[in-house]
Amino acid sequence: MDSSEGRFLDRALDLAERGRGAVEPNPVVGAVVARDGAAIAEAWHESFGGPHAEAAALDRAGPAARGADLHVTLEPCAHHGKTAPCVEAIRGAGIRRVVYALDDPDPRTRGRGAGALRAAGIEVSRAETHRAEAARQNAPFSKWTRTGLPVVTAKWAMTLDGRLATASGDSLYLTSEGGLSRAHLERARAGAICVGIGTALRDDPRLTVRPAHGDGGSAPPARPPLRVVLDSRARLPVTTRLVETAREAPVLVAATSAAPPERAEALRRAGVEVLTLPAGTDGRVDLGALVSALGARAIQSVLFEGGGEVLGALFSAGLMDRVVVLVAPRIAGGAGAPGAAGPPGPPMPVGGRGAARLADAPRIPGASFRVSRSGDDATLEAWIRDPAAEPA
Ligand code: AOF
Ligand code: ZN
Repeated sequence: MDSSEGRFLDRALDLAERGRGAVEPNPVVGAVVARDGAAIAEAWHESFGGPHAEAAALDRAGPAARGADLHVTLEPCAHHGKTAPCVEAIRGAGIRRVVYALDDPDPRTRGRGAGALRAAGIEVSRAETHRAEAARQNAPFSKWTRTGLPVVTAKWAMTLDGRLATASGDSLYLTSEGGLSRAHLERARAGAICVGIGTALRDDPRLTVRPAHGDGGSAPPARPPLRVVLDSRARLPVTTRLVETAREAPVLVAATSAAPPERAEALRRAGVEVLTLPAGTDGRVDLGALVSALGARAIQSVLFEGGGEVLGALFSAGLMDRVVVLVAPRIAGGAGAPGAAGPPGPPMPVGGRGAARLADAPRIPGASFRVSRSGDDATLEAWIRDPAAEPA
């Protein structure tokens, strides 16, 4: 692969991202048509049921596509779905060579697109250089397609010394504007955002996606993420900001049979959906059951924002796929500060029993661990189960 092919695939990955929030449960896909190192046309999959990225890019290129190369983030489809097969559009347009990054994860269609293109005499190549990024980008689509389950991300913000707040509990606006934008980008990418009742009562969060400004800013998604509160006894007051906005963006209270019917009824009257799920041995909502229930609603990615008990339970249950940590350049200090070692003290980012030995604390390989800047803050992104590590 020459360097211009790499550039066009980078661009296609960026373009694909623009469909996030509007195409699910379909994949995000980007495409660039180019000739002699110059782009002719580009497109992305913009909406569920709408034209596929390749077909849209070829359409824009028109007759200029004859003899040109197509760069696409996902193997072109060969099936008749909501649209005609992309391989037919590619053949019809007279494309010379197709470079794609990721095999279609759908076992029913995987390999068929590349095969059909080769059979039509078109040169086809899978770009190994971009496979890992493409696999991470479409991890929600791939995991859900294969298992019916969403990708689970845990997110928290902390100081340089690992504190969630100061000793007096001051935690609001821990991060800079840049960190806040990054946090909202994660929300915009999620199909559901989940917190525990403790966090809901303490912080009274809205859990909405606020359009952010500047770098890393996120456009509000076409469909607002489902806001979920883990609340076995349905204690969420109807006067919280979550419930007050329930008719603008959906709210789901995940309860158990321990919830008094009149509490559930009050929430329902306020526009909240109350879902009764099985309880774990501790009486709390079984998180595995919640994640499965979200997958059954075609939600492909869930963002857990805390608190520590919820993240601890997620970790103990082996449900975390990915972690996003914002690190603010501050030191809070203090033996009693949340996150500090030893009791008593408010929760750590990830509570629960934790790993007994270092060997039980999964070590994340370098390729699955990324460090970047978000304004004044650092963002650490780690794949605990890296989709890029799955067999090609
Ligand atoms: C997309 N957008 O740009 C590409 C896709 O339901 P359909 O007919 O839209 O087909 C969805 C399947 O098409 C999807 O699961 C994937 O296998 C393939 N490629 N899908 O939504 C696109 N290129
Ligand atoms: Zn297609």
